[in-house]
Amino acid sequence: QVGTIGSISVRLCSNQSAHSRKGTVSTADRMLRVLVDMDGVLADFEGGFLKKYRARYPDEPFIALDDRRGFWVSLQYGQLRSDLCEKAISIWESKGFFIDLDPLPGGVEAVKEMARMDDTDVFICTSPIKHYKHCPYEKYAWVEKHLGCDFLEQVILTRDKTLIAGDLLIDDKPDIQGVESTPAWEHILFTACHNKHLSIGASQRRLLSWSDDWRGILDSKRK
Ligand code: DGP
Ligand code: MG
Repeated sequence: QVGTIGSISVRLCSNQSAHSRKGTVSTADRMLRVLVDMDGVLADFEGGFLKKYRARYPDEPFIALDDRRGFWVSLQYGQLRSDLCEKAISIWESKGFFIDLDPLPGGVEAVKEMARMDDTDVFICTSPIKHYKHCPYEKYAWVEKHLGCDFLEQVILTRDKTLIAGDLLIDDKPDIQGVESTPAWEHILFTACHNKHLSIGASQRRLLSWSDDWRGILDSKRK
């Protein structure tokens, strides 16, 4: 369906898709619920950041992706030179940053395949930045662009992922903390440039990329 708002042509999502989805109340307890992070897992935050940072600040030093350490980009840039912290932040606070992020290889296809699995519910679980002018809108727009408008139903924006109940959370942040000390999900650490050198606990599992055995990880959680 196509409609118009002023001169802008928009695709309209029918409400029916929400009701025709599989996760009904009566079967919900048999469904595997997978929470998939967006930045660093589906969308290439680090690559998009570096490209736009170098374009805006061509004469400033930068950190190659291979040299990235630690989750917080602005922290490492601030260590390089204190004023670079603010310059880094200016990049992801700009209009167009989040919508322009490229998909990471295989992520969109994997999430679509999960959504097609009979016994699996998949949600996109992502933390918006606090500078809210563009980010929340563009996160929804990214999902619509790459996964389709039916997937908008599956988006969870939260600053605290520990509050969200699920069997698995696939996320590139090494330490996911919040008000719930015992989250329902098992955190699967998705490998990213900033976390690849970290050693993880014996009980923790990694997904090295979307070419890795994500189907096996899902199967290991099925009852
Ligand atoms: P998530 O992938 O859902 O954990 O979201 C984390 C967000 O934080 C994502 O948009 C990337 C962003 N981020 C990365 N480094 C920094 C930083 O140094 N400061 C802030 N404010 N946000 C950052
Ligand atoms: Mg992330």
